[in-house]
Amino acid sequence: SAFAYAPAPESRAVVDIAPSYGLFIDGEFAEAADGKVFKTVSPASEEVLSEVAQAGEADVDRAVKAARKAFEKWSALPGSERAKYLFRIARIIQERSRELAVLETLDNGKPIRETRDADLPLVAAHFFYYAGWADKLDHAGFGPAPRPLGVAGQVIPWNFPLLMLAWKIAPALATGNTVVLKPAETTPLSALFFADICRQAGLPKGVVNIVTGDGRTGAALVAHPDVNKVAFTGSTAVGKEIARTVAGTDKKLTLELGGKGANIVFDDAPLDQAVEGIVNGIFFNQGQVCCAGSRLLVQESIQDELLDSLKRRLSTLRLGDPLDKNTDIGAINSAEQLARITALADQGEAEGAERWSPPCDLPTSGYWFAPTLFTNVTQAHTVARDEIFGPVLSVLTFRTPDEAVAKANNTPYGLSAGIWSEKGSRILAVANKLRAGVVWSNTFNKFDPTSPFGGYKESGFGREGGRHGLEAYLDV
Ligand code: TXE
Repeated sequence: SAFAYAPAPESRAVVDIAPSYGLFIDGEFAEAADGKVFKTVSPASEEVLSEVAQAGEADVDRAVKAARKAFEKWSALPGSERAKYLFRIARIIQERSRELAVLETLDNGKPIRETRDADLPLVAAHFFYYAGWADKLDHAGFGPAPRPLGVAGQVIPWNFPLLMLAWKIAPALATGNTVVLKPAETTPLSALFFADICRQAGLPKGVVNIVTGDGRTGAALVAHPDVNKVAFTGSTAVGKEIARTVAGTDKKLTLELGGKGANIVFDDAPLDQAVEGIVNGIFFNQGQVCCAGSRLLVQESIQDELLDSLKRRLSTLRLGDPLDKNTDIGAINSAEQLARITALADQGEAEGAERWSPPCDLPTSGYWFAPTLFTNVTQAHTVARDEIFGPVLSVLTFRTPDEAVAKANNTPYGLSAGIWSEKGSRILAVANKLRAGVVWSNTFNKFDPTSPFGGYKESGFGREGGRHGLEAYLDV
């Protein structure tokens, strides 16, 4: 059974969550002007974790004004001075990483093993990495000294709350911009803890401001006339809406949107390794990953063998308490997301695809979805086309490399892909034909702050990470 193991939960006691939180504006926590609040719950238990201020237009305006005022001094600092703050923030994140990992797991529902071993180390790594760029940018040796854009309005989603914050805030600060960031309404807590870290690091007031709230808060931030740069990660629908708002203004824009990544397995692939990569590709973070490998393209001749061993592997996954260090599959982030996943999976079944899940007892409270496999899938099926953003894998087959490329590219998205083969020449030939911002070979979902990340087509534009990530916050 899915629960046949001795749970060893990570202690909740390492994190002290206050019953309520204000907005973080100009270095201080404050209530919303109209006093509005919303609740954030733990998706694994539906327990209310805290009450958080819902920022309205007046609050967003105050935050942008604070960021504008701080910009003058912050952008004039030598890069080496800005670097000191970023290094300090990175070190505090490392020191507080256990607390932050537990907090993130409580608010998001993802397994502690992931927050502890993936999210938090990457968060610190991004601050270290961009701290290292801050002083390099001052030097004219690379050509004319680039200039920061001003106030960055950043809107992030709930699937990697602290990591998306790091992707956005670290390059913005390194380049001399100031920030107003809006976390997602279901996962506001780690951004508020980050605000506390900014205070602990002595970051000048107003350089980072956090406005919590829902889509209305995000829309107010994006539309604010004194925001110079908008950076958004989230759904393609909202991304398009933001693009319309920004069109006709002088704001710069980067969008990181949805995906429908193909994981392509050739007949000469190292199969055990491929099975691990397929599992990691779609069940990491319950599949709530923009670059998830949600379509498995398997070469026809090895389909049976691969699916047998994949099913065996899926039967060993442990679903349950996200704070348990043995847990592989945690909770879905919200009731809304669970409803979306459920509807799309049901549609897959109704359209005639074959549905399979390992035996698995779902907890009675919280939002859960069993790992799910769809076989007999064609390109016409909804489960092969729409981003499900859940632990649902659709299996398609191919015969030739060209057919694999054609099927992989047959999507409005273009964010990620994976190729499994022992042949380097085949990997390179296929990778070059894929319209995807990142292509992994013989691995999946590997991240590093030095590598640019972003999409083609409806997956958005602009790159985050690496040197390219700096360009989104600079004018030359
Ligand atoms: O996203 P939204 P949702 C995809 C995924 C998922 C679907 C819906 O397929 O099932 O989107 O998720 C803020 N102006 N991704 O509804 O609404 C919102 O408050 C400005 C892919 O959660 O896009 C939150 O902070 N901001 C994805 C953020 O946008 C607005 C990550 C994302 O929420 C806004 C998340 C508006 N009009 C979902 N409306 C990825 N690329 O990783 C909402 N927001």
